[in-house]
Amino acid sequence: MRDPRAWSRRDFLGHAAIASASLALLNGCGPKRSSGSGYRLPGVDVSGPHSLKAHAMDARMLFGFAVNTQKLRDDAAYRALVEQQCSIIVAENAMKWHALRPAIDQFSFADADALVEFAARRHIRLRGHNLCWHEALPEWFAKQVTAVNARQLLRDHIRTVAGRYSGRIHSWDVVNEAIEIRDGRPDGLRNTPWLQMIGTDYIEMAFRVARDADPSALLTYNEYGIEQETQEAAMKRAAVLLMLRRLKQRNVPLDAVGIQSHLQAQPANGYGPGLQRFVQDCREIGLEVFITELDVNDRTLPSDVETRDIGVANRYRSYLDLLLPERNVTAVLTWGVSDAGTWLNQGKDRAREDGLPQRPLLFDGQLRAKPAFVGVRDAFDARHQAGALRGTPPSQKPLPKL
Ligand code: 9MR
Repeated sequence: MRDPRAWSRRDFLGHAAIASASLALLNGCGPKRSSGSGYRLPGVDVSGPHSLKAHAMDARMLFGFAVNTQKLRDDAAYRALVEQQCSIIVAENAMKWHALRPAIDQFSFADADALVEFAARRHIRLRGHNLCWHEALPEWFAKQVTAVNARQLLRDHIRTVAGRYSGRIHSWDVVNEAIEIRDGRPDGLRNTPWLQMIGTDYIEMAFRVARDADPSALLTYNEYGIEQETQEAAMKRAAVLLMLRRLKQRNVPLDAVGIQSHLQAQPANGYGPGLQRFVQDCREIGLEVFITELDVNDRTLPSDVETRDIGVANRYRSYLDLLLPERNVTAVLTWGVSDAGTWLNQGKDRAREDGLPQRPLLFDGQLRAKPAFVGVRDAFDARHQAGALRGTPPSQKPLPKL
């Protein structure tokens, strides 16, 4: 049976003004070009009280994008959209080791500093991504880091970076993607350079140092591949939860879990009760949950843009409908601002067979709202209207002052 909340083309055209306008546009039969400034979107208002940050706020949530710091500096339209839609942002790349560490004994903070200033001036909250990961490591890393200096290096990095922005970060992804079942360890830990050189306690150490360096940031463990109802994802969820429980038992400072949420438009086994249960389990150990990197891979959808955009929009809506009733889910960020520049169009393994670029986000390459915008907006409204959320709020630390 058709999900009553899923949209068909007719629903769009007949019902939602926003959706019908953007659909018509995307279909090439939409409104005329206005002189000079690209397309106008009659009936579509995504500003002020109609923005996602406003709808999210009504639902007592934060909404935002992963941003490209260069575009934020150079592209006024991009910047305006970020200001209009976001109550929280995160750097897609600018705070990774690769960006911050030109050499083992050097830091380069220009882009990260500019982002922190941008967010503070506009009262947009900022996530830090990330302090410890096995990817995006600089070239010198493999040559110069050994079991002798790794612990000190990681400690110094976290002290320096989290310390520099102390009091200005909503939440830090302290450790990113530390579980990999396929690596075959009984504890499920990924066999990363950090694990190999420091040992399993690198995770605990990273969180403790982060808390000392920035006592007001919510310290987050961020993970992917835990969303679907597959056996593989269920095993990964179980391993993540076990690790989080053990950390909590040892009084490791840990406040939140990031569920990355790189979704498939047509996942093999869908998204469902396993993930919902995971969020509830997180709540039981006192953790907030952030949806940190939301996007929808449209590889398996047909070429037709209209069909694809509706499929993507419906995935956003049904996924958020699954998770937003949980009270400890407090923020949603998409991984990118618009379809232009999405990581899903980098790299062959993610390419569509028809060669067309993917359209995984809420705004198209010209920064026009897509049906997915409506999907996310309506999911926030559903949470707001439902009123009663499941569970009591986790013990929340006050948000950092801006
Ligand atoms: O989108 C990011 C891409 O531009 C970078 O090249 C890549 C490596 O640093 O990281 C991508 O973002 C990843 C994020 O940091 C962690 N979760 C998975 C994201 C997509 O690969």
